[in-house]
Amino acid sequence: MKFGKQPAPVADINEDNLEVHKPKTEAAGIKAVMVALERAVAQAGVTRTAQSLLRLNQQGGFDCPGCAWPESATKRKAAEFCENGAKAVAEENTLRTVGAEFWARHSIAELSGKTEYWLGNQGRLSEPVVIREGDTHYSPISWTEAFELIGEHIRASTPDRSVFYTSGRTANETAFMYQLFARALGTNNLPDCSNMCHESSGSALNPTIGIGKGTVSLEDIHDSELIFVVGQNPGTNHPRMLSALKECKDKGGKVVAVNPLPEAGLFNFKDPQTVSGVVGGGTPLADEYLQIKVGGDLALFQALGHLLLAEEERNPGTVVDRSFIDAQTDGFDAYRDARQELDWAETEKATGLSREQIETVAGMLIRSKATIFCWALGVTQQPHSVDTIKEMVNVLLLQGNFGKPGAGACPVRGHSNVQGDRTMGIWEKPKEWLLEALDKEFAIESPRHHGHDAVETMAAFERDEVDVFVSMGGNFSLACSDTETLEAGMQRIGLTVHVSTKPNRSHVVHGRTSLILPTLGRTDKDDKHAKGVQFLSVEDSMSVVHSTQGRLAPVSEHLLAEPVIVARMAEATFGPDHLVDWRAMAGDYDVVRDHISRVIPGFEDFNARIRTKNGFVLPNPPRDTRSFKTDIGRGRFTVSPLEYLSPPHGHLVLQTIRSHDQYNTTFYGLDDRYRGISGGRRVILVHPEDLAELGFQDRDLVDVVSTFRGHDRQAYKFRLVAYPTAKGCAAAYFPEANALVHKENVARESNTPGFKAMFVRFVPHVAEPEAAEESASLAAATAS
Ligand SMILES: Nc1nc2c(c(=O)[nH]1)N[C@H]1C(S)=C(S)[C@@H](COP(=O)(O)OP(=O)(O)OC[C@H]3O[C@@H](n4cnc5c(=O)[nH]c(N)nc54)[C@H](O)[C@@H]3O)O[C@H]1N2
Ligand SMILES: Nc1nc2c(c(=O)[nH]1)N[C@H]1C(S)=C(S)[C@@H](COP(=O)(O)OP(=O)(O)OC[C@H]3O[C@@H](n4cnc5c(=O)[nH]c(N)nc54)[C@H](O)[C@@H]3O)O[C@H]1N2
Ligand SMILES: [Mo]
Repeated sequence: MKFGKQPAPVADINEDNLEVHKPKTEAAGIKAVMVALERAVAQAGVTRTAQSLLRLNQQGGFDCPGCAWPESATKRKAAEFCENGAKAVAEENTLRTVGAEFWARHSIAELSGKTEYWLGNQGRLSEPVVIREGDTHYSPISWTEAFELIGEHIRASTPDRSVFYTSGRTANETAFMYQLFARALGTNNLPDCSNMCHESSGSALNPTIGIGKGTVSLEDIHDSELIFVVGQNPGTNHPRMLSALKECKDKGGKVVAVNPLPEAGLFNFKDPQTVSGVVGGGTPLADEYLQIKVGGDLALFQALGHLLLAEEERNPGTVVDRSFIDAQTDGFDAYRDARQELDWAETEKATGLSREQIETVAGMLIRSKATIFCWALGVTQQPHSVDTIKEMVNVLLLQGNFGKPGAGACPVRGHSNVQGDRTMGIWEKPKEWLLEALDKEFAIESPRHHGHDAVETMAAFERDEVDVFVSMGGNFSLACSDTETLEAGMQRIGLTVHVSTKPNRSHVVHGRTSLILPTLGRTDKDDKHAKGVQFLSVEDSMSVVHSTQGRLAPVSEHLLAEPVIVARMAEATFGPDHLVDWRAMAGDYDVVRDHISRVIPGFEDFNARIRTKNGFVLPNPPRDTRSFKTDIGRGRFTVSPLEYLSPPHGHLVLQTIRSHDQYNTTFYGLDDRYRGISGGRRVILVHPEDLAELGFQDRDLVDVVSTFRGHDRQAYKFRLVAYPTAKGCAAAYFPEANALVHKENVARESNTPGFKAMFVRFVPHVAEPEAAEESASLAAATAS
């Protein structure tokens, strides 16, 4: 594998079969059920499919590995899943396996040319394998030897030269043990997928409302008068959220969608779990659709704040919740002064919206007595993301939309346990109370200095400051930004360890020595313990903690559960007489939960409460008591200057999105049904007028150049597709476009890559791909 070469595409453009149809205006319905079942049966057969889908999101069953949207505690349906949840389960349940024979047949050189779609489709990893410097192939290794190798490498280095990455499927118990392992070793190098996802939400919410999480329950969504869905594509990424929005609409609530793309799920929803949804006309969802420019949300919420304050001035006491503001918040006067004037010309330029459109939506806000703002990655992955979310908090505070039914802030999380992992202490910037509690419980001395987040990890790779990189799930090489820089760095590390369920790109661009350790997934039965069958727990996007237990026979007898893998890595590192009894935890997850109950607030009596019917809800001061545990003990209004994305002449703003057939870097197929795109993924969606102005035509084959502070990044061979996106704003799929995101293009404060904030231009594709790739890597090598 050569350094500096662009990664193999997810799907090869030379073999694709691109078709473009009109985008859909409704989501789900019977088609969704059929697609899900077909896929599940093809992967796992009828019996396994029935066994798994009937247990999905059910009492005593397993938590859907799809997304972090909560299940209803009171109205759980017999089949509580969606098309994409079923696809995620099918992906894990496959009967195909990847073992010694596979690794003997395919060299790394060959695998590095394979598409990600092909890699993932090979099946479940079935035995541990290793590749050492100079080897051309991975080959089997025993578990004992694998752990010895890890222990040797970690001990031979200093603690801060090891990095422990987590992807958000990791259950609470595993996450707790994993962060304990890092801290007992002496490092806070605990980057996670959240650094690339909702970190901006935490960075904005912690200082303003005193908690880095959302403040609503599922019942609040049902009972709300007005819900904003900002920068989110729930029809694909959180399909069960559509049922909740439907319930809100049925009760008379209104929905405002804010998105540069007219996503199908925002407009009409046919609930596939009701008869009327399958045969009837469905429920219209968004009452107002604001087709905002990428990066224009800060301007929008500043304008909304301005309009609410102006109305309050005209009719005092009708809009602003003055008694709440006086009793519970700080900074209102400065905020009011800053929002006194508004430059409408600039607001219209920043948002691409008209003054009338913004005034209409402000009117809805003024009339609503209970408003919720939901948001996802459309607002978290831009330079000014933290300010945008703080501005959304301002507007919520203004009307007292905290701690009352149907109101609040709702960052909609991605990975099914990404929120729980953070609660368990997976964070490179731990709070002092956590470290103190860990030190007291285990008699260790946790390090106090901060560790690396995801982007800092990439920089540390480049500076040769990492010897060991352990990845608990995930696919770091394709998930993070600046793919070429990242992959070159990753290959310089002494040891990479991937605890995974399926082969992926990170296994191919490995460190000098590399281990792939196959593990049980959510749906697998975990019963190889002296104490019998074990279960785990997760926390959803609304802070509900509940158990999850797989029941399917694992595809191989050589898989180990994640908590066991962590414990054995720790034992191999610290030896058998360590202060922490790793073996006891690995053998009985109740022991882990007992520790958690003494270390993490809100988990008191964990073992008893996790066994109750619907689990339990973690304390949430803004929601529970309308109070804010910030450093000043009050909710905080903030003032941010106006900022938006202004690309240089001849450039568009590029954002990256997920297709309907993918789970982050895992691909179920090549179709994006709701957007009308099928058979190919190397596309850039562009407004027809932008195409004409830039001198291109629909379906032109181009290379894409992104520019960031004078540095260019390139990606080859994309097809331009005329699409009804906001003008000036293009869209491409993640991770094909990650190579275009410069490593320093990040959100301020949260350090989240600017995955929705690239400035790009197109050049007609002429060179052959190989030649183009070689010359680009040469150019990159000479430039650095
Ligand atoms: N099936 C499936 N489910 C998933 C995932 C998956 O890959 N597949 N991934 C999971 C994960 S980890 C996550 S984090 C979530 C992600 O869930 P989403 O945040 O819905 O994911 P994205 O595809 O990134 O979509 C971002 C949306 O924001 C819009 N957008 C882009 N820029 C802007 C902007 O500047 N302003 C506004 N207002 N909107 C903008 C885009 O048009 C798009 O509709 O989904 C989770 N669920
Ligand atoms: N351009 C662009 N890039 C992005 C984003 C974007 O919107 N645009 N979104 C970002 C976001 S929100 C996220 S969350 C990250 C995602 O980053 P990651 O979480 O690192 O990536 P995934 O693709 O979810 O990880 C897939 C791999 O996880 C492993 N896996 C699956 N299930 C399990 C399990 O139960 N246990 C273990 N141990 N392994 C398992 C499989 O081997 C699979 O190959 O990507 C980020 N990158
Ligand atoms: Mo995510």
